[in-house]
Amino acid sequence: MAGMSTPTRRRLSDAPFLVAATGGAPSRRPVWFMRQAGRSLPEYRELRAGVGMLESCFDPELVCEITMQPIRRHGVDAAILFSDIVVPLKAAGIDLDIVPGTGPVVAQPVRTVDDVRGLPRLRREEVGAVTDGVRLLLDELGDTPLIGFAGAPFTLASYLVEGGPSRNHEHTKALMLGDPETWHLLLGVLTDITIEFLRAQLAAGVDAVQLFDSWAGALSLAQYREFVLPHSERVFAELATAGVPRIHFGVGTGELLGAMGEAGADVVGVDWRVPLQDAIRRVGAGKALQGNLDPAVLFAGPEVVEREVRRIAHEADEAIAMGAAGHIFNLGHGVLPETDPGVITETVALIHSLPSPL
Ligand code: 1CP
Repeated sequence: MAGMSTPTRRRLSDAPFLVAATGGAPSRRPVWFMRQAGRSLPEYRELRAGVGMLESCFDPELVCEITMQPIRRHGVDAAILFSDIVVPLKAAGIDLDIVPGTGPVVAQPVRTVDDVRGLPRLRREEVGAVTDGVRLLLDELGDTPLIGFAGAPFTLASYLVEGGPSRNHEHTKALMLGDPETWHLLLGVLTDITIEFLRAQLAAGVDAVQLFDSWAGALSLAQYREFVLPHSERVFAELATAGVPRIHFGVGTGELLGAMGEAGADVVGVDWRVPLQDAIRRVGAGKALQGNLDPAVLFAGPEVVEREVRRIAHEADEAIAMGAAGHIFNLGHGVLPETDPGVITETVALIHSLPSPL
């Protein structure tokens, strides 16, 4: 955006989210929620009325406003850029849409070596609307850090190969196992797009990045190591010099946590299936953990929420005593659309009222 003002100077060195991610002692327990922006908020539904999901992702003012909504309402310790994992694919020229109630749908699924050879590359200027949104946010956010993100190569591949959301990922696994050469070619292209998308966000000023490998839990450890890990490893290696915390997250990844730790992130996200002490044993000392309240717990009433939050805080303290660099409170996956936003606000206040870990 031409003529945009330089962001006001932000002082983030004490931000609890960044301190916890980098092995320091935060002034309070940091918390943010995956999918904190979105359908649980009436102000989001109002703003999005009549505006397509992708259309809103390429509108810098909307990106900024939607990202800010949960910050104002809940007082969370980090903002996550409002966007979607398929945004860089769309920007590069792949014909896809985000269909309400379904998710990303790709016009021409990618299943052959010729399909892979025909995929476009991402040029930085194609995500200019996203980076303009980041710049607007840096002016608005004050001392709240901004998390940029991208989909990991495997999760992006699943949407491209299946053509849309999938329960079993059968076409994806068929390509991966049946034609490893084409598979690695595809993941190489997606890795390049992911790196370019994250570099664009970093150049615009995001304070941390999260790589979402949401569907990696569909793989065995051996499959993950052979077909996915080298590519995700390349993403983190390329961002190592950026000087910001790098977070790695997947769902149902209990068996993969060790390998996901090896991929090179500073912080590993954990879902609700694995206690944090087990998670740090698997991930390895020296990394911070993020998670892991079951999003469904927010439907169970205040007593259950309080009991579960206190249990996770206790488990986090133990994980830190066992060598975790820190803990960032979050859900084990995204906020469910029917969640009462008042419960989210109360949960944030409860987490902030607990004593900080040492
Ligand atoms: O119209 C709408 O409101 C559509 C719902 C929606 C929203 C709010 C989609 C479609 N994407 C988003 C935003 C979004 N997507 C964010 C916003 C920032 C925040 O967290 O507040 C983020 C981080 C994502 C990332 C994303 N998109 C992931 C990884 C995170 C996760 O939940 O595992 C995945 C898998 C997607 C694909 C996607 N986009 C939308 C949907 C419904 C889906 C999932 C479809 C499926 O089940 O496969």
